Amino acid sequence: TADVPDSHPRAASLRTRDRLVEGLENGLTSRTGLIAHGRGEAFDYLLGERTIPSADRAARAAAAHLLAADHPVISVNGNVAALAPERVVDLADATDAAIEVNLFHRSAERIEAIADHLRAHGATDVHGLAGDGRIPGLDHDRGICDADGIERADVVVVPLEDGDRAAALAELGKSEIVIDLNPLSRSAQVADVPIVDNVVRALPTMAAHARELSEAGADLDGVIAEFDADAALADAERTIREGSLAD
Ligand code: PTJ
Repeated sequence: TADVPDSHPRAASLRTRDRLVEGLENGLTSRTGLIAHGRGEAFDYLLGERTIPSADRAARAAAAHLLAADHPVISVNGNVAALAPERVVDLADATDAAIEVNLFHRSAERIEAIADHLRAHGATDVHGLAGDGRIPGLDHDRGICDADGIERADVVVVPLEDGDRAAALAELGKSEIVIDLNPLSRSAQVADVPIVDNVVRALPTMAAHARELSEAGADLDGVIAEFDADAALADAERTIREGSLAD
């Protein structure tokens, strides 16, 4: 990967790309994951490569959902594992959530590689290999999950998702937190809490809110109730349309 100087105006974006390419080389990320990232980058550029205020409010509501849950689970795919392993582990610590590897292009080798990578970044308990649970209504591998993980979860964080699993999880009555830079994507549209932000920013924002809400002994149900998903999506779309270009 390229040696990007700090002075480069797009240094952060280029280093993020390097992480994904490394993820591909290390067997974490799928080849189509690179394409998915390119789509995300385009939306991030249009959002100004920053956490917009409505995304920050969404991250706070998401943190409240996770803290109020009995069995919260953070789902991890090949892109998230490459981009933000330490941030997934920190959010799991802050909210007492489980971590489960769930892949669109499922293979035992890749699940193992991602689980090892998460453990190397401090995860103690990684679900996903058992594959003894099912999400009804999905006829591809993404319907395979762990019985003591996503199957029994009441709140699931699904970053960078394709829309049909998001819809199937919603159908099961689970509360869904979707992190997706595209406010028009089907997964963002069906989420209880859509966070229109880059996963590398959204995860630490959620963790910071979770710690703050816990320390303050906040009224979690109140925080959850006051969040308006449609307004958050409309705000993100307006920001993109009105323009706030990055460098
Ligand atoms: O690792 P696997 O096998 O589970 O495969 C994962 C991918 C990402 C390939 C799979 O889930 C996929 O095909 O996703 P899609 O349908 O391309 O959707 C990806 C969505 O995530 C798009 O709406 C992108 O805008 C968005 N996105 C991409 N990168 C980021 C992002 N959202 C937040 N942060 C990002 N860094």
